[in-house]
Amino acid sequence: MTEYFAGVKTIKYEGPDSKNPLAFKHYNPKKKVLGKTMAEHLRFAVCYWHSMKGGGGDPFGVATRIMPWNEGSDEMEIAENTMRANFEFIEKLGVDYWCFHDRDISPEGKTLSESNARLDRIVKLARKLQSDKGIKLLWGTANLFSNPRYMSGASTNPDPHVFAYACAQVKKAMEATKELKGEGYVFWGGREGYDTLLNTDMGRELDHLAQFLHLAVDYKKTIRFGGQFYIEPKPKEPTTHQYDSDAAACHAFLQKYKLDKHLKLNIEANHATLAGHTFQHELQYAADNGILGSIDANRGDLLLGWDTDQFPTNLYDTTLAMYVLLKSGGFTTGGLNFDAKVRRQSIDPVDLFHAHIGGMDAFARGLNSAAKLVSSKAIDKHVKKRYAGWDKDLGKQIESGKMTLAKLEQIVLAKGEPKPQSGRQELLENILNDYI
Ligand code: XLS
Ligand code: NI
Ligand code: NI
Repeated sequence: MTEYFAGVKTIKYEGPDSKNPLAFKHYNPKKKVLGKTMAEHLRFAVCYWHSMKGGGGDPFGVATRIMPWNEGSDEMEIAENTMRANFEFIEKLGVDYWCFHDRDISPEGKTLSESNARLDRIVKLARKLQSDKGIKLLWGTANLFSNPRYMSGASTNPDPHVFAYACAQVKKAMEATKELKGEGYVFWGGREGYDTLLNTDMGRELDHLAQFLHLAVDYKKTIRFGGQFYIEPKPKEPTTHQYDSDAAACHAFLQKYKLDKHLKLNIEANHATLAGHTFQHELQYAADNGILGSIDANRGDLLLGWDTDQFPTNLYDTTLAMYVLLKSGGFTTGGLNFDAKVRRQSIDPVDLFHAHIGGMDAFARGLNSAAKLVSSKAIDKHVKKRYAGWDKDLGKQIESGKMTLAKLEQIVLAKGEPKPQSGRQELLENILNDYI
């Protein structure tokens, strides 16, 4: 059996003093933090599309990465070798989960039946490798954006024939996910959006998107697929206006079309910043509305306006993300999927290890800091104090719905001006720094 990452042994936890670049300094899967192990909290997943595919091509140049599993002339043989490389990588990295799109793992054939037969062949191999190596599937999804047929959208395409194609593809991808015992299934909008309203019936397209998701919910019941459905917000790219633009827009859409019981959100850090929000904001919005499901862990470059999908290294981001997650009760079906790619100049297979080790250590540090922050209540007590007025007299009466505008006017006439209170932002930022 070919070893694709020869020279790299299983990555181990060696502690913060280790100088070994191929070791974890902070991620210790068995270490207990607030009652659960780090592995149970973080539920890392390797993403197939960026790690095993995507050779680093950009609009200005071809692929650069050295990917020995991608060599040969037979497409299906390459697909099988890529799957083997995927599991060798995940096993050596010591991660429990992976994620895929149908067309990442198996190339599209000339007809839908050929594509489906090819997918069956690869899923069979993946299933065997999963059980041999004890690795699980976090979620699966369908690529409804690369093939030219989807240039004007999949379920929001002006042509119902394309809508039907997208449904057929999702049906099969969901079956494949079930076959691999996937814990979830993701709907990222792909090309569901528009570039100009001059040629677009937005209202009708949104109705179709909802209809498509309802059909998926129905089919999920038909085949008794028990995984969680997620929708992944993103505001732009590839289309100018993506319909699932941010957590709040997705939430409104899900509620309008009575889909909110069926889908949670898969929040991606880079998509949050593209939407003009922080990662923490999107997570908090989802948590507050009971729809925080899973996370695509990456980071954007704030100097650039596109989805650079870099590996997460910013400790503020990982700490605040884990802070929101811990306070919301942690993952159930979801996890931290590295929807991230190495830079175009990071061409060696070993770079994939450096990237993931860095991301995992960054989240482990985030988890440690966030756990201390939660336990100490260092931030919480300031927030609680700031809202203390709502826990007594006036605040309580307003919250319980017993007030009217007229009664409130009377209170103000009697009490006069409210006394301004400091927001203490700088103090709180200093406290946060103490924990990082
Ligand atoms: C693209 C998305 C995509 C989804 C899965 O920007 O992040 O990779 O996660 O289709
Ligand atoms: Ni993503
Ligand atoms: Ni993305």
